[in-house]
Amino acid sequence: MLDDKSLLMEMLRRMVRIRFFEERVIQMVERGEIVGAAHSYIGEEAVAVGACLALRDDDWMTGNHRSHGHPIAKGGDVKRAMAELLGKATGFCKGKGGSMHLADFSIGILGESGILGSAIPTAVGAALGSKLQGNDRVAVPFFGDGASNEGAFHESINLAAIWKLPVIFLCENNQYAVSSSFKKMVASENISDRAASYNIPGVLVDGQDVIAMYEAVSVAVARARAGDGPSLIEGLTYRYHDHSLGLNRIVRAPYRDEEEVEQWKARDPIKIHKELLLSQDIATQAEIDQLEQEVMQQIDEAVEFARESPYPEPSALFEDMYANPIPLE
Ligand SMILES: Cc1ncc(C[n+]2csc(CCOP(=O)(O)OP(=O)(O)O)c2C)c(N)n1
Ligand SMILES: [Mg+2]
Repeated sequence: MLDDKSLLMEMLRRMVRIRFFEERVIQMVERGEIVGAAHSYIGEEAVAVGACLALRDDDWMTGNHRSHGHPIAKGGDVKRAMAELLGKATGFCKGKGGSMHLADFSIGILGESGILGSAIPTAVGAALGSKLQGNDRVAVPFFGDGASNEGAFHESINLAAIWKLPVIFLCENNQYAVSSSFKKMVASENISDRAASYNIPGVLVDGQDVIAMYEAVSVAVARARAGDGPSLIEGLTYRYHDHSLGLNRIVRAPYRDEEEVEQWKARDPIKIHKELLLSQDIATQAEIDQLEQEVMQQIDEAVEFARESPYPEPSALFEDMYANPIPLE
């Protein structure tokens, strides 16, 4: 693993791309340029990047409300992602989806949903499609600790287990669902322990370590491609910001203490990976600086592209609503 410099640098590049994208989103939400709810992925970058780099472009993924990071990790175009957040016609979903609906079927991004747990069965359906078509594409639904209490999760994982479907259930345990600690909401000690009920592997991973995530997901992908069925992976991670950007202006009740936040920030996934690259002489500081500059320029260009793009035409309102539209009399 440590001799694959291009993969290790790509891990850094995609994590930094998510971080810079999200930092810009925060500024744009504060200025009122992005309207509606937006959920920051800052602090959790290693989970999506480690997982998505273990996939092929033609593998499937689905996301949730906190899903700017997943499509970027899967290789999605940041210009089209930013345009979607601004509601522009050049966005992933032609500006009609916004922050919680970024989809690009050409690289397996089946989309996201703000309804907790609802994109998990979508991924299971895609995996059933792979099995019926006899190809080896796998599907990865990303979801949170809170969503792991939804019926949709348990029904999906049971079905995938009995039918041995190629799914990697990827739980991002960022410790909280809005303001509820998972320790008070989940009966087992770890969410990955739940895999035992479905007789599939359950793996607990340090979600701040991009290499650990990559390796755990790679094992599960190999198992799924071989026809041996699904796995449940739990990445332990943390969101640095409040549940939704700007939420603390509305909900002021404290639910976590500063000390805990600082402890997690000390284990920042980008910092951990940079330290590894430097200490193992894989990259120089100058190479890292250059990579960050290039990514920053990409994000600047994405913002410019999004700002200059047109809004969708009113006449496009009913386009792309149905797969087979029935003409109205
Ligand atoms: C079915 C449903 N119930 C409740 C909500 C409101 N809601 C939105 S996000 C959220 C918490 C999600 O927590 P988690 O799954 O841990 O994801 P995280 O936000 O921590 O990434 C809740 C309760 C919803 N969107 N859908
Ligand atoms: Mg959570």
